Amino acid sequence: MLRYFTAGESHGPCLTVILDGVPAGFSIDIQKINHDLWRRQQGYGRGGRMLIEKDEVQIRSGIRWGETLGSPVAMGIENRDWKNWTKKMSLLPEDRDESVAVTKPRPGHADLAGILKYHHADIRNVLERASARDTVSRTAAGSFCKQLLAPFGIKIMGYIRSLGNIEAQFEGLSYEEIYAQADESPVRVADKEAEEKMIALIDECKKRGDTLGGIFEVVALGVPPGLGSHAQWDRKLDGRLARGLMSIQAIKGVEIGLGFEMARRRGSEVHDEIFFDPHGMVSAGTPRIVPTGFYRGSNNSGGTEGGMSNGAPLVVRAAMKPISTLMSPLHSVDLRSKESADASVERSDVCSAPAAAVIGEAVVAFELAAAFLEKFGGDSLHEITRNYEGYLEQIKNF
Ligand code: EPS
Repeated sequence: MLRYFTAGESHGPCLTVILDGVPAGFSIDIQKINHDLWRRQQGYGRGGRMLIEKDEVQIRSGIRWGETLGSPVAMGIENRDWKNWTKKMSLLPEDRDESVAVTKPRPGHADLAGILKYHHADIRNVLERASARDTVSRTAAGSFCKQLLAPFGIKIMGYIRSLGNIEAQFEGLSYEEIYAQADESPVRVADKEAEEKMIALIDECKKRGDTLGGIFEVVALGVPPGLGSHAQWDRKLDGRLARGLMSIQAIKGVEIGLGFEMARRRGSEVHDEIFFDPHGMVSAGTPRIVPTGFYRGSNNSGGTEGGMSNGAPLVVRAAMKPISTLMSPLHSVDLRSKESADASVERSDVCSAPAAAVIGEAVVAFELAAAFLEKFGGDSLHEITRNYEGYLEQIKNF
């Protein structure tokens, strides 16, 4: 079973992630993980913290000579900002200083629910862990998982569909083209006109002390049919993807394929009709790696049916709310005096939805890798490849 845990406070010494259940024999390129960490740091609208950090992973176990050993993989990422927080985030009781306590919870953040739940007097005890800084660890774990999927031709790509009320238009482009263009864009969008408007909107929000959310899409190509299962709720791939995506900081909605729009249409308008062509290598306009003669006229289901992948491109979207730290703060109440107060202001981003698209890729990569290893499970790349190829043969000759 593939699983991971993360640990680390936003302004603590480092972030840690342990990825357990990794089979042996996979080549791992640390620079590819660092590249994803770098991508996560980019995006127009990011705050001052990204100027301080240069996120780089140190792998502390589980790899020898560039290959996985089959043992747990421990990764650490240093917080460069830690040196500015050694007293405020100190482990030592003698460094306690109540005067630095954060006491005005921000609407939309974990602040209020967290202090009530954990009986803290200082919101910092909650916000440090609730911070989206933790997504560095998740990106590292997911980027590692991309390298578990790559030998099987599975590619995962995230990009922005909308920021605020500005929607990107990229009809006519293949997923690979959308991704390639988005990867060059400061707002991760494959639409120059929308990009300009998005940047202007971020500028305006910044000027007003406001923040901005957005919707990102993650597509996975080359996913074979049959990952996940219809047989039990917690094995359903769509459910697992939704949980993973929803657990990213500030995500308030997840859709698969046509998603919510499906509910507004009739059955005859949404379901992806089934065809067969013995030489069929095309699924919803995207070349397939998986050889089966069955194909679909559309991909409204977004690559999952009955909780299983169906061989079509996996298409998921997530809606990120605007970041809850506003430089023009909203109404709040001081925890100590119970008097009206402006919510506390922490250094933050104006918009980090473009970064969330990279985190979304990582989350999808983890869920797919976990489901892939369940289906083709084995202790080594050698064994998994054998299982995978046997299955491809089986569905090809069905
Ligand atoms: C983030 C690090 C944080 C924030 C942001 C994302 O750093 P700091 O709090 O020191 O500025 O920039 O986190 C939030 C917006 C949040 O609400 O937690 C990062 O590394 O992505």
